[in-house]
Amino acid sequence: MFWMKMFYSFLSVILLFHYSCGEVSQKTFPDGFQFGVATAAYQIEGAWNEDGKSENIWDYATHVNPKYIADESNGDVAADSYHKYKEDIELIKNLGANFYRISISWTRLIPDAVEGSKLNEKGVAYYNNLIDELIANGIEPYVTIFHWDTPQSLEIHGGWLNETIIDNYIYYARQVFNLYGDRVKKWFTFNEPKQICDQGYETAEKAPFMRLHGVGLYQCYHNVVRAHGKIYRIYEKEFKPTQKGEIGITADCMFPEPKTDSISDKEAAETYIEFNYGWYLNPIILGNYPPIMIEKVDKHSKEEGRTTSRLPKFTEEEIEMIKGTFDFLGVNHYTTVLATFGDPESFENPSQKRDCGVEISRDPSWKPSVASWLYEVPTGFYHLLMWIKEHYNNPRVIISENGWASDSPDIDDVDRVQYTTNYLSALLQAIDDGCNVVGYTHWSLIDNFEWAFGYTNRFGLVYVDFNDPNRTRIPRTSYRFYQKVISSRRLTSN
Ligand code: GBH
Repeated sequence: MFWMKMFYSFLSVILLFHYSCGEVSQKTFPDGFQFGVATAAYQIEGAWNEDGKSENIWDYATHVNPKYIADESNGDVAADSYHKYKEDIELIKNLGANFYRISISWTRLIPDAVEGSKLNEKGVAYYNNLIDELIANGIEPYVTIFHWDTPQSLEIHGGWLNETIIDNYIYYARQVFNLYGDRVKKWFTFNEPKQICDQGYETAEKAPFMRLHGVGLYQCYHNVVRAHGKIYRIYEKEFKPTQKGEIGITADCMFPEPKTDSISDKEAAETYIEFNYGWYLNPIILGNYPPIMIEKVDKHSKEEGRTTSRLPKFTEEEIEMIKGTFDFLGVNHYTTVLATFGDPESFENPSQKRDCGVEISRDPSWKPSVASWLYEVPTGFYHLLMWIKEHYNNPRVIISENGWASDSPDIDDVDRVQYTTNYLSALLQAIDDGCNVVGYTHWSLIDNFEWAFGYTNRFGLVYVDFNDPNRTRIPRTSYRFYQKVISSRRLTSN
C-alpha cells in the first residue's frame, strides 16, 4: 500500500514536470493576489435539524423523494462541518490559503425565515465561532449570503417565484451584516443565480425540482436580480460607511466557444452567454436585461398567444437602482461548451432552451471528468476572462470557484492537479493580457454533498470518508500541490 502510494506520487511528479516543460506559465502571481478555498453550508455542515435549524428546500426534497439524488443520499450529516469546523480551519491554515469562502444557512440563522422573525441564538453563535476561528488563524472569511438553501417555509409560498421573498431575503441579509459585518469584508449576495432559477424551476435538476416551462424561471430571475440590487444599495448606504466591506455576486460562467468560425455560430455563442449569465450581469453592470433576450422571449411569448411576455420588465427606476451594484465580480468557472443554433423544433415549447435557441456540445478531444458536464478546456477559461474584460469594462474579478470532479477516494489525484495547473496557467495568461483578476478560489476544500449527484462526484482537495462516522479527512496530492502554488506564488519550480 505504502509503496504503491510512493510509486504513484513519484509518477505524478514526473508527469507534472513533463507537463511543466511545455506550456505552463512561468509567471508569478501578482502582489496582493489572494488564494482561497470554498464550500457551502448545505454541502458540508450536516446537523440539518440540530440546535433550532429549520428545514430548507434541500432537506425537504431529499427526505420526501430520495430519488432526486443519484445515490439517494442527502446533506443530513454531510461532512459534519457543523461539528468539525475547527478541523476544516486547521486544514486551510496548513494549506496557507488567504481566505475561506463559506455560505450561511438562512434556516439555521432565522428558522421562521420571514421578515421580523427571531434569530436562532445557537445558529448565530455557530457562525460567530467559525468567523472568529478563521480570523484567529489568519484566514479571511468571504461570505455568500445565499447558496441555494431556500427556507422550505418560503418555498411553499412559491420561493423565488413570489416577489415577497425579496423582503424576507433583505431582512435575512441585514441580520447577517449586523451580526458579522464587523469582521466580514467580502460579501456575495447570491451564488450562481442561473442554477437557482433554471435548475430549480425549469429543468428540475435542483431543489425545488420543478418544471415550469419557460415561465417560472423568468419570474425567479426577476426576483433574484431585484433582491441583489436592493441589498447592494442597503449595504452601500447603511453598512459600508462603518463596516467598509465590499459586496458582489457570484456568476456561473460556462464559456461557449462557437462550434465553427461561422458568423452564425459566433452569434450563437453570444446568445448563449446572454441567456446564461448576461441576464443578471447585464442589469448589474450595464443596465437592464440583454436586448437579445428581451427580443427573443417577447417574440416567442407573442407567438404563443400571450398578452404579456414571459420575461417580466424592470421599471426605469429599477434599471437605475440595479445598475452598478457590484464592488467586484465573483466568477465561478469550470468548463467550456461548443455553441451553434439548433433546430427550433428540437426544443420543448415553450422553454428557456427554445428561447435561447442554442444547442451545445463538446469537442471529442477535450478531456472528460467523471461529471458529465465537466471537461478540461483551459483555453475556454482564458477566452471567458478576455470576454468579461471587453464586454463589462474590465471589472475587478475574483474567481470564486474552479475545480475538478473525481468519483473515488483518489488520494493521488493527478488529474485534479493537472486541471488546476492548466487553469491557473490560463489565468496567469489572462492577467498578463490585462484582465483584472485579483483572487482565485478552489472548489472545494473538502469532498461534500454535490447536490443531485450526492456523494458520487468529489471536488475536494481533501478526501472525506462519508462511511466513517468521524468523517475522517485525508489531504490529496492536489492539496500539497495547491499548498506549493500558494507558498511559491507560481506554478513551476524552475
Ligand atoms: C458550482 O456549480 C456550485 O456553486 C457548487 O455548489 C458545486 O458544488 C460546484 O460548482 C461543483 O459542481 O448538465 O450541462 O446542464 C457548478 C455549476 C452548473 C454544475 C450546471 C453543473 C450542470 C450543467 N454547474 N451544471 S448541464
